[in-house]
Amino acid sequence: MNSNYDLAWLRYGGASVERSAAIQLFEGYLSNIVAAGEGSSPLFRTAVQELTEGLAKLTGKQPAVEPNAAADRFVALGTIGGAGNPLLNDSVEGAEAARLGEEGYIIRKAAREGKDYILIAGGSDKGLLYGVFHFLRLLQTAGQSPDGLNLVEAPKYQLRMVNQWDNMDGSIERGYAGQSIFYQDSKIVSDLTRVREYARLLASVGINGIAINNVNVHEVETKLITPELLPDVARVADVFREYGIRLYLSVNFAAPIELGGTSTADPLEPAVQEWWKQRTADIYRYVADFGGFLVKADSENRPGPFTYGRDHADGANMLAEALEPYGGLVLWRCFVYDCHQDWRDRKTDRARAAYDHFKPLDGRFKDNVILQIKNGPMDFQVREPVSPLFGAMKQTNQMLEFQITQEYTGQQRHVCYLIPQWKEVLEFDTLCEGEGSKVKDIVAGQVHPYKHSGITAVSSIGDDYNWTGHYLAQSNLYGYGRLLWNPELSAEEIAEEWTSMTFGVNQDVASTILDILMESWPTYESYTSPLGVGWMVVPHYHYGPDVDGYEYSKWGTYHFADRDGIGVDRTLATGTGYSHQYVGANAALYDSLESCPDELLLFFHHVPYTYVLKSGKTVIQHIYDTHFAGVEQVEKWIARWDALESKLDPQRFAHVKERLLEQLESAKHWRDVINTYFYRKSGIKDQHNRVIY
Ligand code: GCW
Repeated sequence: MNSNYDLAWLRYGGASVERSAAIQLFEGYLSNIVAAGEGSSPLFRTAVQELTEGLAKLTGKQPAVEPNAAADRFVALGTIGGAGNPLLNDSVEGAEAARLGEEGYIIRKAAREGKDYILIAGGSDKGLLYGVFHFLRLLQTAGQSPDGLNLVEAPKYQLRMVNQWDNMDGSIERGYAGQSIFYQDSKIVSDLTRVREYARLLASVGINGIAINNVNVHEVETKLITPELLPDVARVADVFREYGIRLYLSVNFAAPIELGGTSTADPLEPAVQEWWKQRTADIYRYVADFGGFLVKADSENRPGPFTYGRDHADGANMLAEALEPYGGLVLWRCFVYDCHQDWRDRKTDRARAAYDHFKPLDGRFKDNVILQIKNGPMDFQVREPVSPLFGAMKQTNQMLEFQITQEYTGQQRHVCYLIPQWKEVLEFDTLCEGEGSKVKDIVAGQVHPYKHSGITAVSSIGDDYNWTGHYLAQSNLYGYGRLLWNPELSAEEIAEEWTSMTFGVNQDVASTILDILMESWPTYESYTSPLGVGWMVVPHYHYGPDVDGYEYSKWGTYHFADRDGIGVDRTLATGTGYSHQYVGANAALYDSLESCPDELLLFFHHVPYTYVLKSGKTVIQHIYDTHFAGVEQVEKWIARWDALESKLDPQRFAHVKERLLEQLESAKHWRDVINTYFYRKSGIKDQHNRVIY
């Protein structure tokens, strides 16, 4: 495992960052930290340490940390409800404190007995840690002055998680940034320095949970829940705990059989239930605040309750019962579909599967089960409609699953800033309880009163020096956390924060990176799969074009292109009826060819190449135009990046340049393969007579 790493957005003015205006405005306060009263919990110590180290780097001076206010100006840290901290109690009202919850915080300018200070007060030590990271961010971003400073923050979502798809042999399923930082040679690594550094990155953007192993749980990983491996799991949990992050494990549904305990994994079999209760008791002996189990069952050949004629509620509830006495949760994935489909079967529709499997089970799950639903009904394509399962179950906890790792969006070799995509998902109005039933509120438990809810995502990190394979891909991990804290932040605001913390305050650098990030998702979409059709990628690898790669396969991912037209008919009258999994006006919107938005046209309809889009272009001309334009866009980025050479450190300049050149080559390949394929199929020429082969 590579133990050298970049500091990402926690570099605090290292390398090429210039001192920001905000640091100058706050300068008088930053030499002294008053951390009174509490001080005993590891989280409190983490908060003090983060602030001390951050300020030392930002100001170039080591701040003094004192229990009492000696200096005239300082930063005061405290926890509400802590041991009577007067600096805090005098300036925070009881009602206000109650609203913060455990994870919220206040940052405000306060005065007392002739002293003038910046107060960072957490609803708990965890809230304090988040407040410290916010304050450090503030010093590097806004031109905020201390006067009038008064921030009151609490996160929108209860569960703010990441899922590692790491295997114990050190590989990472769909990982594009090197090997695992957690595992090597079938063991948890002994030196957890890099894991700790990852915990810092996650906590700095508010992440509070992590599942540390792949949802495809193979032989060795099945043993993570046994006393053989639990001492190591406990070491990892200790590291994350100091940053307020709870540890979860992915489990193998067939573990009772594979670990030699029982002859069946039938969830209704008392011996199986007892087996899980014993294992769960073991886990909590080692990790007292263990979060729970993440489960991929009856999905892509993984074992599950179907084998025994049971359903998902039976399976999830059995695990939930084992976890219940300890307050643990079951995160049960809804990525369940027929992955052995006959491509000749035109009735089965993978997009329908999650809804068809789970909706009828509403009300059957225990209340410590949460259904984990991918944002798209198929998978994590560059463009899909939002899964109609969101909000469709009133009595079943739901959480959303995004994919930060760029499996289908350029594999961290192409720039693809995903925050705009995620915001579209969150802003989607499902209409499940009438207008204003947005996904962002459903998975916050604010539409149906879910006991547990939140958002999770497949992580993008590995042991590459820069964590994410592409420097610019760090923005997705950063932005993911920020969005979960506050989904009202705009994609631009998040990009600006990240850029200034990561690359400093130079205006040219900031505006170039902002433009590239904001243009990147539409650009990737433009030269890959058109109009929501999806796939068309090299099977298994999912990088680069192969239009028919999945067309005659068992995976349920088809485009049905012939000489006349393309697209999947998911309408009620003539297609699979998927459009009617949506509610009311949404069903009508997608079902009708006239109203279906262009970008999803081929997801819902099969149309001739000559069909005229709302944009006024034919489908075929749209395909040609977007594929040429996508390549030109990447060329423009390269020119703009080149202009930054003198303003960036050589290492990061060269790295991004190299990736952009690779993206350009790949985009050209996509352009030529897709355009040629559809020209040959349709026989229709490009109106502008550009080169098509
Ligand atoms: O998108 C698919 C991936 C699989 C992954 C699966 C899932 C972990 O290609 O690699 O398996 O999704 O989400 O379970």
